[in-house]
Amino acid sequence: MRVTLIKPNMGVLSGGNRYIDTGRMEPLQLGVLAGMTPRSIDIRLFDDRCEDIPYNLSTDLVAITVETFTAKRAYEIAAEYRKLKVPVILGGFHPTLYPDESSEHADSIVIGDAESVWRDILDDVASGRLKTCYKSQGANPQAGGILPRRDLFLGKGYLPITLVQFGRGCQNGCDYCAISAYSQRQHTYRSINDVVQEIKAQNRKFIFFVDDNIVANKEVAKELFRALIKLKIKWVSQGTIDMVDDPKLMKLMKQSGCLGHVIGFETLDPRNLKASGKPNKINIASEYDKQINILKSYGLQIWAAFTLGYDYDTPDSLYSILEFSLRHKFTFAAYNILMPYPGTVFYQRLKAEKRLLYDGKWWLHPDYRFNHASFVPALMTAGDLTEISFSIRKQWNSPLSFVKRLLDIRTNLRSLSSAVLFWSYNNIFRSEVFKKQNMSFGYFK
Ligand code: B12
Ligand code: SF4
Repeated sequence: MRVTLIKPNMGVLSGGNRYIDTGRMEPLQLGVLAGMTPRSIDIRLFDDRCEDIPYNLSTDLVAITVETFTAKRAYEIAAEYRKLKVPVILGGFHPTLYPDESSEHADSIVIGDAESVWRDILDDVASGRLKTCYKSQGANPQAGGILPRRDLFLGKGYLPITLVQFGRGCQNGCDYCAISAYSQRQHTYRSINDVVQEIKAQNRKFIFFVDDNIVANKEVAKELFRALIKLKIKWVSQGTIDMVDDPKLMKLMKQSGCLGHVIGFETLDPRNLKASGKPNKINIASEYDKQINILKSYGLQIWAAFTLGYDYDTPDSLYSILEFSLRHKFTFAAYNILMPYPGTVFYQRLKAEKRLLYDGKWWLHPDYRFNHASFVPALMTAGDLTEISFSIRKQWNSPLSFVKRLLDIRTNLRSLSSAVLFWSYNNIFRSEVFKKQNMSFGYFK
């Protein structure tokens, strides 16, 4: 039997060329699917972000991973294969959060994690009885020590960083968050020994833990960090700012080779935090200053993530986020417009308030463009929100900002590896920010 795994691209740049993500990373979910596939099955992986899909190669099943941003392109690829009578199965965030839509574009979909259903799917394909829907029997990430097939990633030009997942999901309930909706506020984690074995089974010393919140369970995180110390790796991850409240956790984190984290600050207005349910505590904005100071005292680089377009945001308050970021010399910062993802509480609220644009399906709408607001903000127009966020991104990525931020000796200039990380990722992300603006989804109208 032959199985083809596909990671779809997002779309076409405003100039008409296909988007090529120069900062593309390994598609870990496809590596995990391949790792669960018996070796007797011939498995191939195609990454639409960097190579053409060879529709003429014969295959018994096409399995596509779908995020909301890649849904349109995923459906185009699915349609090509279905014309050739090849069965297509879709899985990942988008089919899980919007199964009705995805079902219209495939022979089968998977709702939730693949671990508990993938072997049944393969058996059903072999016997010609693929069901229209498979529901995960609960999250059990890479249970039984599944090793991703990293050999399938070779030669595709991925960044030289190994993606590993320890925990999946998040117990918090931020109303806009696709992860909270997908995981139904459950955080699950793998055996630490399995994670250690996975890291030992590959050659790199630089790891990206793709956990949604590496400190979701602080005691378990401490055990993980203790185990990592012996591996002598450098690593980065994502986590909530409350990590700074636990000095023991911070010390172990540093000792285990952590260089920094993506931290979701989201907003500087406590009213926005409260309304969205994000559990950051900023009763006064200066609380963030203290927390950032603690992170920096451990030499950790901060990849600050902000979301723009909350109900209390005004143009001035958005520009104050830029000033705040420059003052703290963050290593990197993302200023993403708040996106109403299907399946989230935020999406439902905006729908009820009739504030969704693009017929409520921005990810499929031919007029929607990447990094544009897809809803009517409360205190400005959608056009203003789009313009202001792009202007903030431009200023953040200017050469002057780059130099000023590099000169933070507590973090970015602290060590050679920190400086290299700052230099290389800022260059990649800066070019990506400009390139992606106004991209349209899918390859066809
Ligand atoms: C690492 C990561 C990135 C990396 C890139 C990763 C890569 N390989 O290219 C970076 C940081 C660059 C990135 C960028 C972006 N990302 Co991202 N990313 C992630 C993150 C944290 C981990 C992904 C991962 O490897 N997971 C580990 C695998 C094993 O888990 P999994 O994907 O859930 O797969 C399991 C199941 O879903 C299922 N499954 C998945 N696919 C399939 C397919 C089939 C056929 C089957 C049967 C099952 C199945 O089985 C798998 C095993 O159980 C996820 C969050 C998350 N928890 O997954 C966000 C996430 C996927 N990203 C997201 C977003 C929005 C983006 C951006 C658009 C952000 C932006 N505004 O620029 C960009 C897009 C970039 C691009 N060019 O495409 C959103 C997507 C939301 C949605 N509704 O689709 C997520 C969920 C984060 C979030 N906060 O909401 N991302
Ligand atoms: S803390 Fe982060 S990952 Fe968890 S629900 Fe909130 S936004 Fe999502």
